Amino acid sequence: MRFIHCADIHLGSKLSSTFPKEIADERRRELLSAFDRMISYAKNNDVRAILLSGDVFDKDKPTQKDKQFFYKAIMRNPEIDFLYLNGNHDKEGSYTVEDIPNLKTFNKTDFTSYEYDNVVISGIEISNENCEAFYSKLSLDKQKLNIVMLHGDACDSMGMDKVRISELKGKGIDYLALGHIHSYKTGRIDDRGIYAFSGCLEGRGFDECGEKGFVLLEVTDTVKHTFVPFAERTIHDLKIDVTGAHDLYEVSETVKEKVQGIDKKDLLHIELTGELSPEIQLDGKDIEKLLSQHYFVRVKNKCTLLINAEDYKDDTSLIGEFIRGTTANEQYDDERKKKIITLGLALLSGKEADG
Ligand SMILES: [Mn+2]
Repeated sequence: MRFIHCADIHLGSKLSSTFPKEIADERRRELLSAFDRMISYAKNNDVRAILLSGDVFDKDKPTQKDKQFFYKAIMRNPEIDFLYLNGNHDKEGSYTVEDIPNLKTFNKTDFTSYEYDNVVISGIEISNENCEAFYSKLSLDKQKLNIVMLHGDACDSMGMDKVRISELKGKGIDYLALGHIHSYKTGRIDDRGIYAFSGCLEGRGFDECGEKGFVLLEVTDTVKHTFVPFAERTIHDLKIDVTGAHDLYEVSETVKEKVQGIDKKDLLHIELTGELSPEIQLDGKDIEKLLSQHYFVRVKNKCTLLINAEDYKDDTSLIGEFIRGTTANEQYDDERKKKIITLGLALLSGKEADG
């Protein structure tokens, strides 16, 4: 029998502080379509139930549109059960009052269990009140295969949004389906069981880089888990050293070479590092434009300026004076001088351009 473990879809995420409006709007739609695609995957792959380990919605009070879409999708796919456990972002308002037979929910009072042949899936929603007491409420039949659903970070301590893994040792858990951490990650509970975060279905910002997807569980006499990359677009975070480039063209050559293998429909966050001659007057936007065949690119120029004091020895301008003065200053080490000159030149060139 097969199950899907997913979490942290965060339907309705704003995304507008990271991306321009059109991109944010499209990515928000792609969150919905990722959920929709996952249901198709489940249908085509004989998945008995989809385990949603919290934070399906980004807010406790989702928009009607998102909420209706989600619950209608569940209703229209009665052959799949949807086990929906609330997280910290969808505490109460996201549950529906409608009675949907294939929607299985949980609560904060006690563990709720659902059985599928020899598999028992149990879960409880962690709250301020139960966050230390819930561990002792978990009592499992060790003859069965046990999947447990919780929403919280795997920690050494107890508390809201926390799961102290050591408290779950020896309980008979085969697979702990966690939500809350937005990247796929696994670890051991004890000799018998493991825990896993499925991560989100789509990266939503530059802090959610890398492969995103869900976990496919194949249950026979054990629980086998496989991460399935599923995102429409991947977010990449790259640091590119452009030291040695003599001009903007050469900077762009270095960058293009590094991003060559990346799918054009992905999102890129690029930090340029290294040392560049001040004459290049590099602006991150130059590179963004030169990579405009990619869906979305943000470039931050973090290069320091490569200053050869010799070049300025006869320079009578304010810049020449500034560079000679800073280079000769024995109070600063080289690293500090570089920073002062980089900052000073940006200020001076700004003033000159404006003046
Ligand atoms: Mn969460």
